[in-house]
Amino acid sequence: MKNFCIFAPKYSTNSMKKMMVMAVVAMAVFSCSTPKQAEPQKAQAQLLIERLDTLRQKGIMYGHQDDPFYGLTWAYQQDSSDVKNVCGDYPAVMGFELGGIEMGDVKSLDSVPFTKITEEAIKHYNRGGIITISWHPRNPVTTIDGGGLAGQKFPEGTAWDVTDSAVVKKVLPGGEYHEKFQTWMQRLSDFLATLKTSEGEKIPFMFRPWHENSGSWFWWGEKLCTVEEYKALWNMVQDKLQADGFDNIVWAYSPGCQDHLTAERLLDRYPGDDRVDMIGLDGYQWNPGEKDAFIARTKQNLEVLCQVAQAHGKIPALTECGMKNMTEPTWWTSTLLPAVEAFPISYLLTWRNYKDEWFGPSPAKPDAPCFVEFYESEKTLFLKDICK
Ligand code: BMA
Repeated sequence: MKNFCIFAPKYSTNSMKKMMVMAVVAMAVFSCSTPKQAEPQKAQAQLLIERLDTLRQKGIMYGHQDDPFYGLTWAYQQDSSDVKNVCGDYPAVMGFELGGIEMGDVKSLDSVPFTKITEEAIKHYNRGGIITISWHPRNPVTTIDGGGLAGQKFPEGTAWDVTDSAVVKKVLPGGEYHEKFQTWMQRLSDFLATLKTSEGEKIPFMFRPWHENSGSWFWWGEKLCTVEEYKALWNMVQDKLQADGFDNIVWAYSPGCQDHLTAERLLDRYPGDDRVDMIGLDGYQWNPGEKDAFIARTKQNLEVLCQVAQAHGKIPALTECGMKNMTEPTWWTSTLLPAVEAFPISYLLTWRNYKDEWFGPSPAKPDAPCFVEFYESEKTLFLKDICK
């Protein structure tokens, strides 16, 4: 993948001088006799990488999953957003989930119509926002063919079904489910192709497949496949999408936050510098009593993440976070901000606001005033901040 750090090559002084003379002559010849050549157009992914890198020098972008579709008290209202309804601005980053697309379903596993996802992704891009896409495909070995299961929550057949411990191996070339998985990848590819503006311009987005692979709750998790199988799964999807012409994807590798994270541990399944653009971590506070532990763990993990990302020329991010069913009215500024503010991460994203589980702000909740303070902090960037 593309490194955003550019290193100057080393030349001897003599050859340097010669090159400079040649360059001056060439510039004189070209500027007199030929019309100025336009620079070759950069791929959309590269432009987004550069934008992310510039923006992280200004602050940390705030992101929210499924933001424009539903909130705690509303669903599918034109231009609504719990975040905007609390602080007056949209999140800089919006996260969208594609689980179910592999089945040919009409709605995602979170019951969002895929046509709405296309529509809102384009809308957010057009207003200057940034998009990140996750994908929790069903378990290709245990799932029932035919689809139509959107919105149903049960482990059997879902991404969380870990009853068969060799699913990854079975979808790789030579495996008995490889052909089925090729159909699934094609459906993913067909959906991603809808992400373009009315002028036909492909919109750039971050894609974060096979995340939280350091745990073992998804069929691609640590105990469910070897390092080689995991990397082969990553490569298979990436190669397919690259062969289909997607040069608008910023590839994000994001394992989970862990106690005492080390660089070795963070990188043990890393697909490689040529295959990753961003390195992220997912990390939540699940219980109210874990405030101090959450802050300490997040800081320790981000420290390692930022060092590793810097060494590999990649962009770091806290790709998922939040406090489930927020019970702490000051959480945004007493817990989240102190945990992240010292780190040059690109963004943090809180997960969705759904009736059984919410992670973002809502006007209906007591943390709303504190979220406004979080919004007003110099450190955080929302849509208007990144469009200036
Ligand atoms: C999980 C939960 C699920 C959801 C899934 C995919 O963390 O929010 O309810 O289906 O993410 O978005």
